Amino acid sequence: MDGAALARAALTRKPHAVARLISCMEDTRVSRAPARDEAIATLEAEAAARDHRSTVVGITGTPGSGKSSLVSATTREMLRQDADATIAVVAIDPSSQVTKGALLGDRMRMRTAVDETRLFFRSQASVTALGGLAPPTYLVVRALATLYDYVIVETVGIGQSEADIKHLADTVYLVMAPGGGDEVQMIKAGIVEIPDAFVVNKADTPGASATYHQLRGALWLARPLDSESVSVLLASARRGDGIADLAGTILGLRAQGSAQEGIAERAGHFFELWVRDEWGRQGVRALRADPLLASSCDPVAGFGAAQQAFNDGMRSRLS
Ligand SMILES: Nc1nc2c(ncn2[C@@H]2O[C@H](COP(=O)(O)OP(=O)(O)OP(=O)(O)O)[C@@H](O)[C@H]2O)c(=O)[nH]1
Ligand SMILES: [Mg+2]
Repeated sequence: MDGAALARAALTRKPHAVARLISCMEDTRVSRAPARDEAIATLEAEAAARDHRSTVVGITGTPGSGKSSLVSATTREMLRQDADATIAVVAIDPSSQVTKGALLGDRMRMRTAVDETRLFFRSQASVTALGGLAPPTYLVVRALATLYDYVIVETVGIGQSEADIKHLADTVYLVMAPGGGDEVQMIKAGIVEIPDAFVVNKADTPGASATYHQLRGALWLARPLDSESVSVLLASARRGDGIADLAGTILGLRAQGSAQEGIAERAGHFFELWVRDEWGRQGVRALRADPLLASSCDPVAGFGAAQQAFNDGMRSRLS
């Protein structure tokens, strides 16, 4: 199927049609680049025509802190609070855990007796060992943002993925669980710098309030300018504490959002990631220092076309 047909089918938000669209975005073959671009262009034109707005929320945090459980409980609550909301969830699993992600998808679908066009779940294997985000994830999220009101991306918050999620999401939440370390460790690990807001999950277990205060302390030290305004929510995905709050807050984000704002910055970031993967440091240097090459690549207008233009430009410079 060509890109425009894939896009038109996906507009129904029927799960199998959306899944086909996503597979097209995940297909990294150069020969599929025109289809990917065509699908995105069709979807974005259509979204603009009906003045569709969406917001992308990143959920990151240490392994096992309860990200998936929180996402599952919170999306159900969002659908309950707002009878019109539509949500897509993308869970990036470190490669070894794909089956777990798939299980979560089943769990969410089972527990959510809502219209299947209102909730879409996809788990994506991470291509990097540390759960980092790759260009296909960017394209998947860009496509889903034209179809759903909320796109929620779950990633493991270790290493690079945490910095990348900032380039993918409008708002980033970091999920912690009690026993996640003291203030000094939190600051050393750099976990307090990037997120817009925090959730201390497993509030039903001992130590949650100590973790809350350590996090507040770490924020005060590491982010003196904005620590007061950063929200830290105590929650329990298991018991349901804090879930209504979190759902309400996320529902409210869309009103502030203009997802288009950061589109050039995002496309540029993930295009550079792709260049680094494909051409190494030499490629990144060329992209930054060669205005003619850079101006031949416009990843906002067409990510695939930009990839092809970059490949052509590098080859002709090397020959
Ligand atoms: N006591 C308690 N346990 C929880 C809570 N939320 C999640 N858990 C448990 O914590 C474990 C990990 O939960 P997940 O939701 O898979 O955590 P995750 O952060 O998505 O894990 P990864 O994706 O593997 O990094 C599971 O055994 C959950 O049942 C909570 O609020 N309280
Ligand atoms: Mg998970």
